[in-house]
Amino acid sequence: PLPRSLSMTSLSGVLPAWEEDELPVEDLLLFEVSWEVTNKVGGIYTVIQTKAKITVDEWGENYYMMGPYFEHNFKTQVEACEPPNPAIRKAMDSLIFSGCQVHFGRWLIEGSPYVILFDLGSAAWNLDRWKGDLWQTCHIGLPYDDREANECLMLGSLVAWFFKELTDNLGEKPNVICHYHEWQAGPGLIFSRCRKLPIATVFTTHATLLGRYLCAGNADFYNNLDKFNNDLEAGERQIYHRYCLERAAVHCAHVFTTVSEITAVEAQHILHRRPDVVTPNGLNVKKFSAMHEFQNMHSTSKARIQEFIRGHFYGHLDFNLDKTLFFFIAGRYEFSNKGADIFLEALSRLNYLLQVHKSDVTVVGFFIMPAKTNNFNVESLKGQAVRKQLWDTAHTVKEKFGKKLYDALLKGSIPDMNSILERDDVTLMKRAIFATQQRQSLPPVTTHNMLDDSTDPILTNIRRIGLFNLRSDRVKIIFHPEFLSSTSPLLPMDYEDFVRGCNLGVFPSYYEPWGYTPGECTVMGIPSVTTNLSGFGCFMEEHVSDPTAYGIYIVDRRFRSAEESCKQLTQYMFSFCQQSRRQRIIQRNRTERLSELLDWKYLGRFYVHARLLALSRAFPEKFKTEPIVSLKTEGFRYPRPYSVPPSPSASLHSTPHHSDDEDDNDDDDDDDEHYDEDEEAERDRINIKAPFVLGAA
Ligand code: G6P
Ligand code: 1S3
Repeated sequence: PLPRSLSMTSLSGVLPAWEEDELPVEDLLLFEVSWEVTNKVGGIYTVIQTKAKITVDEWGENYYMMGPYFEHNFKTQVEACEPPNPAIRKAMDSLIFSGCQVHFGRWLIEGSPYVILFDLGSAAWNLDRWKGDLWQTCHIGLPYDDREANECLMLGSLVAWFFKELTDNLGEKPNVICHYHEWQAGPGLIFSRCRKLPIATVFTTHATLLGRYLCAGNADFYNNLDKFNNDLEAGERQIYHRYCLERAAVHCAHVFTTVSEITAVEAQHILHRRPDVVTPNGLNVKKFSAMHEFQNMHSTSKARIQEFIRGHFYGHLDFNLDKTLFFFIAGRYEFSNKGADIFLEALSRLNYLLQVHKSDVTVVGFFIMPAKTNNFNVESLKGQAVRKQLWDTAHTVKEKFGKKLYDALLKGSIPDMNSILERDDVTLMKRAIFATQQRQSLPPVTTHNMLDDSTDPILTNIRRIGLFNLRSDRVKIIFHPEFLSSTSPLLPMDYEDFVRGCNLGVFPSYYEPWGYTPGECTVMGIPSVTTNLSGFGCFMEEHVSDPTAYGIYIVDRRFRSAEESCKQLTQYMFSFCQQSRRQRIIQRNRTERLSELLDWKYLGRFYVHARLLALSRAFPEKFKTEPIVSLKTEGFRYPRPYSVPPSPSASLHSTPHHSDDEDDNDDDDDDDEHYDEDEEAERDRINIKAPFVLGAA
């Protein structure tokens, strides 16, 4: 059957509607293979985990994810069950009867997708044979000491074996599509195609292996894309065999995709195939029923970060917490690829600017990047203990004071304020205060004992620029070299709550095929800095008329030197510090509005198209699809907010005009702003609806 065409309406009326291909899913089985199924390593986990819901909604019991089995992950994240499809049970049994363990269940995430997980240890005795197969098939040899590559080969061999059994059982119908993610899933694709299995294949690269290595090595990557000798570069970095697996998978796939236009260009040069479809990464966006719930959540989470700061800076709390802004960078610890280098440099310049302008704003810059550590350091733990003691003291005295006051009022008198506190209470309070004054050292720049303290790039650079959390510093630094957790004794918050409590995410990456961090900030209504070398930044530049007005600051790292980019970043951060609270609230409202652009409900259609394209190439007599041009979003731009004046300089602060003395802490004022902003949103919707329907572009 030929797929039907369906006219989709857009989510809010702002995004373009377009003709969308619909797959006859009842006659198909869809599989997705990734090393990160139930196994969190990095960004690919976020892709498959957040996409699960819309895929299950569309495919129901015809959708399965496949990956490696790890006992701990299975026990904590998967509910074992029987496969609903007898053909799948039969294919699994064939492997199990041959001595390989295969597990089946529902992954306990939103959508509860089915997962098929292969126990690599149970199949390891086949490794040499499978290495031989790989060599026979495509002359790629794997060194014995690359454990990860060997494990990927085992996973791929099991996946291809499973598909052989499955397609033998299925016969003509249903047709099978398999989507493989990243080079680790490559062997499964290579074997499936070389054995001519009747399945439609899609391969997505989320970053090229060589690109990541070259950028981390400080190559002038984007200006030399066409000049690298890829084989030589891969060989010198001892990743030649991995590079070969990646490149073979790319060329074997019916459809090759990547996550952004910039990585598409990179892939064309590094892997020598232009991706057929760009599949931008989305998120599972949850809209709160109360419009301003996310603003309240910001406030609550911010209060928790402030508590941590009270402890960390005990004895040095001579800055106004109400005028303190929290900036942060987070992610895989790739110092220059993720832009931690220019963030640090820009913070040091911001410190200078705030000092010379005698600003009363303080900025705390958090670095949340995991490094090797030996637990929390004593000074950080002590800070929280001292804060707790002060809190307990205040609480005890308050209770006694309150009781006496209550008793006095019951008797119809106002108590004598001079005698309401006993001498012991005063002693207790003095002792607590003295504890805070005993601090000899500065508040630490890192929360943990670092194993590589003397060579760690963040610490080395902090020493170089001298940002040591001095009293005179307007910019303070806290390096938390571990992912956040709500069970931490130091900063008991999970990542999402932490992001909500911050004011600005700063992600000035040099190498970033997509970059989930600024996207996550956006859907939580937190402004962020990104770059025109990140997939996310390019996407926003292309599809939003005035990203700055929406709290998406895009640093130019493509056409400017590192020095110029750093200056631009400093300027962005300094301007941000000059905003009033009301301006920040308005900006957060705008930022949050962009979340529909990042919703899988909108972006998932690129995956739909990639699948259909693969079917039409694998089974041309059964499936046909329109040329890819029908899916292009070119021409669509999210309109600038109604109230932003047209001049770029005026939009720098991204807010309607009003004077700074409106800046206050009065929550009533905040409510006014919420109201205005809603009206603005409504006006935007009404204004842009007509010109942005599909086809007008
Ligand atoms: C939210 C809350 C306000 C609070 C504000 C703080 O908007 O609804 O009550 O004043 O956050 O914002 P700030 O930008 O200063 O962190
Ligand atoms: C990659 O993970 P990373 O942080 O190593 O894949 C992510 C998901 O597609 C992507 O967002 C990121 O830019 C890549 O770099």
